[in-house]
Amino acid sequence: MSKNFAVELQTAFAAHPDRACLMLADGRVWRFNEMQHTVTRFARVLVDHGVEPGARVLAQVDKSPESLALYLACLQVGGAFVPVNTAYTAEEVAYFLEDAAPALFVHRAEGNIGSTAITGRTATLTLDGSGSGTLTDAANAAVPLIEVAERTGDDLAAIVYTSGTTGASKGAMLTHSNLSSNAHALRECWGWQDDDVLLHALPVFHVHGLFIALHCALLGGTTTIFLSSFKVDELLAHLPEATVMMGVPTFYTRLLDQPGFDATCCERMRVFISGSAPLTEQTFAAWEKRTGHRILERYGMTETIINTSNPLVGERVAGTVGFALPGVEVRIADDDGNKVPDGDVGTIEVRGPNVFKGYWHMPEKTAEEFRADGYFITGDLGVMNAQGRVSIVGRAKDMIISGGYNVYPKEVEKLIDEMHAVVESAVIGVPHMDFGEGVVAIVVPAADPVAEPAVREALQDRLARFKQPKIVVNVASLPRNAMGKVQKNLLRQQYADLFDDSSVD
Ligand code: MCA
Ligand code: AMP
Repeated sequence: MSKNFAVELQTAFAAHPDRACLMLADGRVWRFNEMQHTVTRFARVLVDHGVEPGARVLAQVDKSPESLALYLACLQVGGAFVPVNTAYTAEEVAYFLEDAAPALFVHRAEGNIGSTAITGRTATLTLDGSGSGTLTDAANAAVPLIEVAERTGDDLAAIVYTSGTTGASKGAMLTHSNLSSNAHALRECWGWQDDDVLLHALPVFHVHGLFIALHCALLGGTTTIFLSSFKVDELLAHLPEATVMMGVPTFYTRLLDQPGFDATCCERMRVFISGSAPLTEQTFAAWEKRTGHRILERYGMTETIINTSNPLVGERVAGTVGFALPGVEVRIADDDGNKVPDGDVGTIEVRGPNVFKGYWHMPEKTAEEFRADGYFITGDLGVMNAQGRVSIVGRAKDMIISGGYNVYPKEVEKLIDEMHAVVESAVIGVPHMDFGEGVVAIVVPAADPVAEPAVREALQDRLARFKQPKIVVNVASLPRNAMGKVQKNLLRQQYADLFDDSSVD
């Protein structure tokens, strides 16, 4: 029997044809039969554009019902969906085009498509908009494709890029069984109900918004309030209709900043779920005080979708990420992969049906990050108590998480170091009220101090805005240890209060 995840999703859609699949901010409703109708037409267009089983579809598109239909159509035809952040510049997208070598690139009408990297192999379409060459136009004239491509559980369903410590992005290969097993585990763990209404304001180019949140709803044929982006007023307006909300910690802190936000806004709410970045104990406590709800924090990764979760029933403890999901094994290990005693700090390692197949075209990198017994080395540092509850205490990898987006310092440093005015730089994350961590560049200038606008200008067309330093600090030299390695921990301590001044954005 085919293990194509699309079969499971389409079976759920068929069970509730007239139910709202997506409710949009402008009042429009997409029912499950309408979604299915669009998906089958999109599927035909994908096949017409050379998307065979295993072929990649790279998508840099704004969030809309059609963008979801594109993902679902790609699953149906057995393609591998490759979503990329809409904030990425043409230069960044060019890398993904080159690396993923997609059969089809679907991009924004007004977007800069990084055409330098498009080769004869890659067809291009815009998702919608005016004029010909749009996927929606082609779909309107297409005969629906009913067949779902035969796939095994181990076949590729998606490649999701995540930056590496060396600066080059790695494509995490997720299979149909990764997606399916994790979606089922989450629905069980979070007690998904037939009348649940999910409030969705996350982007759909990352695992959090696309897989974690949407699969729970789609697999049960339940309704999603589908907001095109995070706008705090819109979220407040729709909160009273929702029973589940998933967000990054910035969603929660921004809602807490709204004077009108209180328990009456959450009357139907069953559970608030947070992840992608650490939720502070202060936010957890403030939220409980204001709403009566204890936020359920969970821990995931692009490579593994969700690993652990606080319980739905039972104690949700602030500052912890809960227990291994059903079917998932988690251990805290030393540098050799040996389990450390309960309560000791070590690297979090994960094994189970959720764990990805490896990095696209990077067998050596893949081998480095797996143990011989199949555990994946996450690069997160954690502790586990005797009951199996996990807390994340730090990161072995040099990574910044800003508003739920990952920023790899190396990628930013490389570009800053190319500036003539700069001798060298160190990019760090320091506490930021809104984003959790804010990106800061410490630079050693060649002569005169390097001003922020100069750095902004140098990075402008090369790096997504969210990765760019919000503050640039000039120093005479960078602190180094005896091995010559920059001591970023000292820099993080020294500049910990940099964003405290509320005049800084
Ligand atoms: C936007 N900006 C940011 C960020 N987002 N700067 C730093 N960090 C950010 N996260 C900058 C923009 O570049 C722009 O700068 C200015 O803020 C306003 O942009 P806008 O788009 O209006 O931003 P926003 O609406 O304020 O967005 C903040 C946000 C968004 C809603 C928190 O970043 C967001 O949706 N984050 C969610 C990310 C996510 O889904 N992560 C999941 C990864 P300028 O004005 O200078 O141009 S998956 C994952 O981590 C695993 C699997 C897991 O466990 O979930
Ligand atoms: P990404 O590569 O975007 O999938 O980000 C995954 C990383 O986000 C993990 O390796 C963790 O470092 C971090 N992360 C996800 N959820 C949490 C959480 N609840 N608390 C702390 N860090 C988290």
